[in-house]
Amino acid sequence: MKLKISREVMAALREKQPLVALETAVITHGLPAPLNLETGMAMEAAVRAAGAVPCTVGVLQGAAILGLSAREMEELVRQKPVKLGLRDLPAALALGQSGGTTVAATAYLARRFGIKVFATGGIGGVHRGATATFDISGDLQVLAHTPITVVAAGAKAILDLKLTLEYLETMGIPLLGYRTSHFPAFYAPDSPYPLPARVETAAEAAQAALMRDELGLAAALLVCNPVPAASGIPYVELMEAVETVSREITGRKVAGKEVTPAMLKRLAEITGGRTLAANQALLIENARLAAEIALELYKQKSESTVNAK
Ligand code: PSU
Ligand code: MN
Repeated sequence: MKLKISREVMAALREKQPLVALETAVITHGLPAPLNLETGMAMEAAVRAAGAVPCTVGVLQGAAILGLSAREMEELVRQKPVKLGLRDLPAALALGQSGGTTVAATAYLARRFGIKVFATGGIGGVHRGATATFDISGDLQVLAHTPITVVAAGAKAILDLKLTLEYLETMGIPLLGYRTSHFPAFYAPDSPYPLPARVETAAEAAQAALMRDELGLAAALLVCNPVPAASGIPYVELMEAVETVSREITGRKVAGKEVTPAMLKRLAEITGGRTLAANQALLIENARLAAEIALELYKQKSESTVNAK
């Protein structure tokens, strides 16, 4: 397997410095150019400003890369990249493909190489109409089996949020609201669906991650961070737009992994770009909070080692 870990990420791993993994499916398939690269760079900058090391993950010509450079990110979008879920990785690495890694693939690779915190926009989940289509994101399976901390603005609003929450409960995935008691609806800061727990600080979120580890649980800890109020779209208005787009998609016979990118694109058109502004704002905010949590994990871990002596 061709694996490239950047010098900076390697040094941070060796010295156990706080690291934050970042995905690239949002860059290759979630956001249009030039907003995509701009946002990828802004997320890295937010992680650095908070004092952690960013590790953007992707696949370039069959090599899994942890810590893509700015040049490599540009190359990735130029190469007609594919969208790589976890199950797509073996073929992509064998055949020399290039692609953006989803939450599933990124969380898996990050954890595999020792990174404990990961920031994304919104996780994949149970799609509307899943009772007929069986369309449930591979993200949920990976979250159930990957002990990492994921910061997201909930699940993407195009999904069936209620079914997604049920699935998360069934799979035993701990959820925390960061300064919210309701599951955020990605572009909307709020939803009618209550969360099982709420924290006010990054330190509390880090504590919960450490408790998960001490309990020996295998699931990810999902920290739900609402889109900043100034950039959010009110829930009711957002749901109307989502209804419209869902009806269109059903008519267009889009299926499989094309569904998410197609819906996100149409939503941006319908809302006159407001979903794009919200998406960018929440991605940067999630990167910042993830870095804060990574720093707290680092701090609290060293404290508990001191206490043990
Ligand atoms: N969040 C975004 N834009 C995206 C995605 C998430 O703001 O494009 C991507 C993520 O990479 C997520 C994937 O893992 O969509 C889920 O796709 P699917 O439903 O096909 O599993
Ligand atoms: Mn799907």
